[in-house]
Amino acid sequence: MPFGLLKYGFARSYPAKRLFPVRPPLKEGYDVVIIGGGGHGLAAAYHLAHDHGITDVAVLDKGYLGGGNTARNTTIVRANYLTPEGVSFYAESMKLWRDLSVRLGFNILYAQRGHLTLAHTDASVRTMRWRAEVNKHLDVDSELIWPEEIGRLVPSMDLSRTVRYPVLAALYHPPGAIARHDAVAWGYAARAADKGVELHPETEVTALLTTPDGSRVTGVETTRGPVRANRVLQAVAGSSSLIAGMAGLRLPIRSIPLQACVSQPLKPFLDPIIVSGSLHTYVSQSARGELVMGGATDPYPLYGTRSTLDFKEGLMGHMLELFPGLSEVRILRQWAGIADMTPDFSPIMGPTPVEGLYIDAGWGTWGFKATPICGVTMAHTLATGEAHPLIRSFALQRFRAFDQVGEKGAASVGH
Ligand code: FAD
Ligand code: PYC
Repeated sequence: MPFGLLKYGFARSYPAKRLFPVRPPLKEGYDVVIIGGGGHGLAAAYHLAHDHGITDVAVLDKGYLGGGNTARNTTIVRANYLTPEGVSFYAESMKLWRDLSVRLGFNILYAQRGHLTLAHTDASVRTMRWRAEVNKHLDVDSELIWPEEIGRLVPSMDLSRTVRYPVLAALYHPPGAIARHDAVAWGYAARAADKGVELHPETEVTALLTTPDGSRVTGVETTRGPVRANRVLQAVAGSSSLIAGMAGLRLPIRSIPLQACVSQPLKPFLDPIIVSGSLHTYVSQSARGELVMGGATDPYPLYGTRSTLDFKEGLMGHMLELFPGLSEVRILRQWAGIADMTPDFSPIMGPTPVEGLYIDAGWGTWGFKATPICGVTMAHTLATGEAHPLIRSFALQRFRAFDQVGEKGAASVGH
């Protein structure tokens, strides 16, 4: 046994430095209360403190920090979207991802791997070409490639013409990347705490407090008592309708489970991230060698996070069509998170009709990659009271104004 470990074993107190402080008592009030200690809430807290000097901030989470969808996602980071609004937004996020380990002083294991979206039909070749053109126009590196080049990038994939759905082409996005999701939450939490932000895990918000006419938020009720706040940000991913409903707001969201799984570790053989919308399948190989795999959302709205055999059977069938060589590989773990799906597959961000209440929601199956830019834009929006220019098109109001931002062709696997 290493000597250091033995010494710690006998020490009265654990001498290593904690990443973030022990949960303090809740104060009676804060300038800003953030509901949700996932990547989005923590990034917003960090940027409020770092960019705007607003440090009287409490982040409240009903569980442990980063234990929601931040811990459940498959960590795909990319900007190869379809709408100009989406591409510009995610492209800014990617700029922040590249330097995030340095900014946070915490290794988030960001690995640029390249991202391939396969096209198995003429219609999907057309969509990939469309995406490539929009991407290039906005300086995002994406191009349509053909089976010969796909085979060079992914020699292990079955590209024969005799399979049920032959691969005709792919949208190739070289900047596509993966990262370590927990590290992202821990890094933002640690740096926010350094600047004076209070972190409150195991603190569930049970009600939003408002003025008697409901027009202004005044605080939150929690499982540890009431807390006053001038401004409240909800960043609760799969619970967005529940929290917004506490202030009388109805969101155009359906909450649906999304499942994923990992295989036993294998020697590195798959560098790029592979997505097939038609086969409802995607896969990447993590730094540990595990295949991280997922598919479409479950076919029904639900707040349950149980894994199903149906999902695994369907996913494995499709995975083996692309990679028949994996037939003996074992699945190690399977899990689910709740994806809040908007009708146009774009997020809902900005101020709400309730004064002082801000929203970062509608992140469906696509919000991990947005974590850094959500931090910047939501902090700006809370600090100034005005939606950041990058998120103006994502306002809740767009559903009243019939001004949706249709990302249907780019929300990854089918929904
Ligand atoms: P979360 O990390 O869920 O944080 C919200 C927090 O709010 C939780 O910790 C929760 O405990 C807390 N909370 C909820 N209710 C309350 C309450 N009443 N009081 C206090 N706290 C509360 N996106 C991508 O970009 N790429 C991917 O590859 C990808 N893969 C995915 C795979 C799966 C299986 C799933 C489920 C999602 C995937 N996503 C992906 C989507 C992504 O995970 C989410 O959009 C993103 O993590 C949302 O981050 P968040 O911080 O908003 O939410
Ligand atoms: O947003 O790229 C994505 C994604 C892949 C799987 C789930 N979400």
